[in-house]
Amino acid sequence: MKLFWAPQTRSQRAIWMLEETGFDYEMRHIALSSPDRVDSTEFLGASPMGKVPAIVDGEVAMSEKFNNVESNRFRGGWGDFDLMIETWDAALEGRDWIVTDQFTAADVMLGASAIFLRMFNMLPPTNNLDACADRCMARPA
Ligand SMILES: N[C@@H](CCC(=O)N[C@@H](CS)C(=O)NCC(=O)O)C(=O)O
Repeated sequence: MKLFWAPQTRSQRAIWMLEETGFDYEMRHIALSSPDRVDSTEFLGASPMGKVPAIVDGEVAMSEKFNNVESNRFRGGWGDFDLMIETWDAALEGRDWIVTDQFTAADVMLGASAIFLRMFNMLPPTNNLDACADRCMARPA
């Protein structure tokens, strides 16, 4: 499996997920802001807009789906920011992980957001997301 990625982008979630699963993968760096950037046919086949992250696994090529859930929540007006934070806080009340008592892919998505929000001081420290970020950071992957 090949992961097309760039540092300091949403690629982090894909890398985290791949590390959690233990799948073998090769990393292909995309120099997003290089003036000399020429994207390979393989990369563009997975991500026609030249966005990262993207994955090619044999016949399967994939972009977009990694982050759609949360980015749509931010951009699409399903609720405002405070409502989103409150909703996540409530959803994590009394539990370690968002879906079951086991860590799942959903926690990669939610945890990455929690870590990001905390990095930019956008997360109230009492919010359950804060503890979620700690649990995620404590994972080996
Ligand atoms: N909808 C895509 C968006 C991906 C995206 O916008 N990636 C950014 C990095 S975070 C990117 O590749 N930007 C480079 C560019 O726009 O040229 C997804 O959720 O995966």
